[in-house]
Amino acid sequence: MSSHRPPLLSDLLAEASEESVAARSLSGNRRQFLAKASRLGLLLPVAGAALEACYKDEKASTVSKPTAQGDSASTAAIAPSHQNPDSRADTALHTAHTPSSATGPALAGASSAAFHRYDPALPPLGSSRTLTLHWKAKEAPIKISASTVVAGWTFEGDIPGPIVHCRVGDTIDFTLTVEGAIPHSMDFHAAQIDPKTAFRSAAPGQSVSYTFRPKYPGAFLYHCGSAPVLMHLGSGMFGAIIVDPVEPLAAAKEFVLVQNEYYLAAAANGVQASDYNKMLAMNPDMVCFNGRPNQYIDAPIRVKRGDRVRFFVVSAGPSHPCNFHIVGEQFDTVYLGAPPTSAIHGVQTFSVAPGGGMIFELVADVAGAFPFVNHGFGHGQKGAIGVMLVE
Ligand SMILES: [Cu+2]
Repeated sequence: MSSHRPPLLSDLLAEASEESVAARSLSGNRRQFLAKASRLGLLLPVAGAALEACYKDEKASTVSKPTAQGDSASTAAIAPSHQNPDSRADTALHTAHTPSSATGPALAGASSAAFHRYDPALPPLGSSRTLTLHWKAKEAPIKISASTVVAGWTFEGDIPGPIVHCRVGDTIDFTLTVEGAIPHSMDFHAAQIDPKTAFRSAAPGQSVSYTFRPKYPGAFLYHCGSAPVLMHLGSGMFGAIIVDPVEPLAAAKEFVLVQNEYYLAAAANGVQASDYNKMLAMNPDMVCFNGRPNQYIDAPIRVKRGDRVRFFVVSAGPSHPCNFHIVGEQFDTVYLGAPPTSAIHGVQTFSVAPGGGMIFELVADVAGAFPFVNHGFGHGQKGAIGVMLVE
């Protein structure tokens, strides 16, 4: 830990994580470890409190299980049986704040939050081989439909965050500054980098920076990795980074679809916070492409007859796959991994795992309105459906 700056929460977590390995290897030393953690907690009391709470939870004799569905606005304690107190990703803080995304900034100005369609078009490549991205982590109310404003945790104030488009070997020079009320971080799945350093959390008002060069082309997820990841990802902190191969793919109309789930509490003052216990139960209220249910039914994706159409489909989850299908069409090519290799042909549906991304191509040789869906229809009915209009 640096001596000339205040400690970051992530520093404490990293130290606690190293300590925990030692503590676990010596049975009986757990109290000693927790005492040390509490001393660290004097610097940031919340961390010590969380670790103590984890310890108490371990000892709890009664376990309250989250119900499978319908328990809106649940504020019950997170069931210890669903926690993983030994992983750094899950140890940290979910007992230190309420299991809800209702932080102050996420609720502020909700009445003026405006709906906008998330543009699915892949932005063009820049001319430079270096992308300098200085993003803000913001907690903000986001209007995702005419009737729903969520207490969002976001990158750059939207759900999903911005689409990043680059090439294999480009330099991504990334900085995240936390403007929210709690720590956040950034995990690019297109990076190969020491996560303990690069993906560490930054405290409110602080920043984290790192540089990486994507090695493989494809459609990759990015997301906040701060603990609990489920809560941060499930509250809106995700997006897509599209990495082109060195030799460009055939010219096409290119679109990015990031699927996500929402797990929402009842509205309070017009805002619905995400509910961590519902996230654990994995029965979402909505499943969306690009953060808004049914938005591409209301305003379809338009292409011309004869166009090659390429969908970069990323599943942000946090827990469910996207079983991507276009009604009335077939994909001539699906890239399971890095294009142009890994292609399979003549595909009706393919499942994109949460945390994964794939590329789906077809030639729009028939005019008409073609619904694209998550063919897991329990999810399609909850909003993961849109229309591709071939004119
Ligand atoms: Cu976050």
